[in-house]
Amino acid sequence: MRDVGFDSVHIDAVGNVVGRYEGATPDAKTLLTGSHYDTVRNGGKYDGRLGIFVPIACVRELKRQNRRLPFAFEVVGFAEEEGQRYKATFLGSGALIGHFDARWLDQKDADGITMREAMQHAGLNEADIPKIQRDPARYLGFVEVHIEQGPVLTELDLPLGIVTSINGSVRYVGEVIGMASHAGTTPMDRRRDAAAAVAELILYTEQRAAKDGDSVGTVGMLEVPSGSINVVPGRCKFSLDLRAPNNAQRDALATDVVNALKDICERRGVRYELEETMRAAAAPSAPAWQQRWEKAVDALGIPLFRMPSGAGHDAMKLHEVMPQAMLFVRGINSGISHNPLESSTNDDIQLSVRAFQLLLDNLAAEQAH
Ligand code: HGY
Ligand code: MN
Ligand code: MN
Repeated sequence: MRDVGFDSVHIDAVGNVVGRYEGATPDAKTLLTGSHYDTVRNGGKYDGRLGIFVPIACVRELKRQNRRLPFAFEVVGFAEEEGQRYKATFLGSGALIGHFDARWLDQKDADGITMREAMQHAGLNEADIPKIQRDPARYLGFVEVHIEQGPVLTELDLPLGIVTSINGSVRYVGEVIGMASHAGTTPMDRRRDAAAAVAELILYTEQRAAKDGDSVGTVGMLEVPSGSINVVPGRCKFSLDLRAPNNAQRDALATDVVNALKDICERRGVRYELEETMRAAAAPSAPAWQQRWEKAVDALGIPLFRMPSGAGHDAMKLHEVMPQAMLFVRGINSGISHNPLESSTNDDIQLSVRAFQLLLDNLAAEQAH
């Protein structure tokens, strides 16, 4: 950010990297953009980071032209959107809207290191976290460029897509507790098999989500702690990730899945623990900002394709305090993501930079009137 000409760059108290390219006047409002720099285990290189580098490229060009916009331009590399090390998702973007939950600091990672210790180790001062909150009145809105993370744009042979809404989601971590017993001597009708119970829940979740047509349900983490090949599993840990285009559909799916867990456990004589770790409301794009992306993409001669986002994004946190809209960039390898095969092309990424530049130019022209 410093190399390309941002006026100020700093790392804030939760690890966000913030670059500002000031506007033509000191009292100018700010356009906020950015995405997350973290990713998932064994993930790809474009999820999040593309949405940081594209606006950085725009600032580099503004600086080269020695040009100021009638608004300030703030690019944030958000920390910890994925919630991999700790259960805190959208941690960095949440802090910008005053949603940092201090209880997260006591969460422990897989090695027993608390978030507080990890932040101290990184030289971050938790006392400064409240200062991160932005005053929405000082901002025009939030825009985010992100890889599509799916096959739609590839199948349509389109380089860019206009996001209409971000699906709502809810996440849980849970454990079924049964009774470990000898795999050879325990008759099949006398078992309290925790893993078999979770297996039933997985299959129920799969068919229940599929029934909606546009909901998704995933058990991404599954573990028999200290399991043995010849022991009936007494415990089985699992995660749940449930999403839908609107909050009511999301909640109906979640209610059915939790009720199924109850029924399965009662029938099998096992019990469960379940903790909700994240709930994000569906985030429809602000029409004015969606249209700004549409105007830019249309000016590039690219057909407009409007689509929802099945993936969650930092934009859904900023959505809670300011208008937002996203631009999707086609991924190659059928848009696979959260996988090292995740990738895009220079041509498509260049088009997203051009679209962003046109959005900035059009916004500047709007502001001039
Ligand atoms: O899970 C998601 O949708 C995003 O990768 N955080
Ligand atoms: Mn991701
Ligand atoms: Mn992402």
